[in-house]
Amino acid sequence: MDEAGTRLLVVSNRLPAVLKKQEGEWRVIPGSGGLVSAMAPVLRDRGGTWVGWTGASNVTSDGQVDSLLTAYSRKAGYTLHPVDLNEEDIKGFYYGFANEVIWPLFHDFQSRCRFEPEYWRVYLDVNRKFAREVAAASTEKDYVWVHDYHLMHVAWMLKEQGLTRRMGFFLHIPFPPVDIFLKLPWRHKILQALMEYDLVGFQTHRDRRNFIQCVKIFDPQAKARGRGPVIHLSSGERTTRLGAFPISIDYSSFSKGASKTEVKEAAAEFHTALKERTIILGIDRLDYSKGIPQRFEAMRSLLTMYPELQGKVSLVQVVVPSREEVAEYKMLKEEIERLVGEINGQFTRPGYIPIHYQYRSLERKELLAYYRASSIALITPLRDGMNLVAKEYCACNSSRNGVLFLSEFAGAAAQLQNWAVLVNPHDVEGVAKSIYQAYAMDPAEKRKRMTKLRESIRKFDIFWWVDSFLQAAFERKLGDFPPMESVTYSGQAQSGV
Ligand code: GDG
Repeated sequence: MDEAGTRLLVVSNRLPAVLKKQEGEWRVIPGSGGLVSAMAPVLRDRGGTWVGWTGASNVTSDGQVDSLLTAYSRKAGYTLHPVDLNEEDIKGFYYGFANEVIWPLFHDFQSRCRFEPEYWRVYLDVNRKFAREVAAASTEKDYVWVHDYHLMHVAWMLKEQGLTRRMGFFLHIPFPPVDIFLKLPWRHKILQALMEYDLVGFQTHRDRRNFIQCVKIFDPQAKARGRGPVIHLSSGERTTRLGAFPISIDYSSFSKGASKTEVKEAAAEFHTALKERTIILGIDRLDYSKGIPQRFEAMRSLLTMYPELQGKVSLVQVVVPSREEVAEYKMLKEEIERLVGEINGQFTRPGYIPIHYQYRSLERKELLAYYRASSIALITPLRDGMNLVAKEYCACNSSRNGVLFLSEFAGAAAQLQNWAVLVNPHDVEGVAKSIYQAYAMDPAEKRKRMTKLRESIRKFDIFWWVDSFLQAAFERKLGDFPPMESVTYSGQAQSGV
């Protein structure tokens, strides 16, 4: 195919900027989270279209909303194409199927799943809606890149509508092992839907292996061919390419950002406020997959097993509000706050607080300052697709005196295991012991490890990731997508993106 005029369409549940009504007026709020952090710099640089939900219900016929989105598109350097969802859609598809079925199941929390048949029906309807918007926003020449577990059926629905598009899919969360996946009532349909994409990308080889094993349960004749990052899987009539592409960050923007004077000053102030203690940092969205209570228990073990560290180390834990409308998340917040109270009650002394807990979102400058000022990043999810915070911490640690703690169950561990301190987050005393060792780690050893971590993250950054995916998709590189002519880029990065 002649590739001139090919545009990139990114499709995800939420647009990178969402709508909120404040004092009767709609406002566009830049989003945060892993997917936005990863894709926004790419579309910002190359132009294209982002198709997704606005975060509010029944809004697209509102003229004020249209002009807000157009203005945002012009500033961002790419077009926002909204998908309108109603209250019922949001309940069944987003809170229901995505958050109460797929998210817990794919993170190995089967007991938290609610396999409601109604959720499944609404999920299919909403994927059909997305497919219609993709059809409206694209031509056969474009490349459509669908993201994440909310939208596994978009290629299937386009086919149902009699349309063909070149389509790839990337799963940002883990793909579970067979015995867990098989619990899903709609397991075979999900596998068939994923096989409709030309390319399916996973975070790690392990996720891809799990997927292949699941397909083979339903089709023992299915054949995987090839080796390396991209292989072919044939099942029945379909052959799909499967890739393992560990997602990454815009390394240079983090590392340059962290060296700015204002960030250095903010980091110094932060240190002074905490009386020059060793800072252990945790930054997570509110989610049970992130292992926050277990981390607090590890902190309690640390201060109990090594009382000489009382008064010398503090954990700064930022919890970013997320999915607060879901009962499970509300309960988790209560559990976190109860534990903070309990541990602080036990170890606080005049001038010393062991856990500095903050339930809020940080400004980018603050986020970078926190990364810079911390001696240890304690990244201990119980299960995580990748974990970008781990990579951002290293990119910001230009003084190379920090230590990255990483859960064995984070996708990032596959890439960074040789130089991070790997831990089992369930083993709270083991984590405490490792922190104690890291506290006394030789600075030369810290420097050596951090240098290696930074080299790996710099080399395999977000632009490498996009290139790898597009190269695998149809032998195109990121540079082959020219910026769209119809929009002018203001050159401003948006906070929280
Ligand atoms: C999903 C997968 C996968 C966090 N707090 C603030 C803030 N953040 C930004 C971080 C980082 C992002 O949010 C979080 O990304 P993670 O990867 O850690 O986690 P998820 O949101 O669960 O992301 C995950 C990812 O998708 C990408 O594929 O790695 O496994 O679960 O970029 O910087 N940003 C700002 N203030 C905050 O307070 N500005």
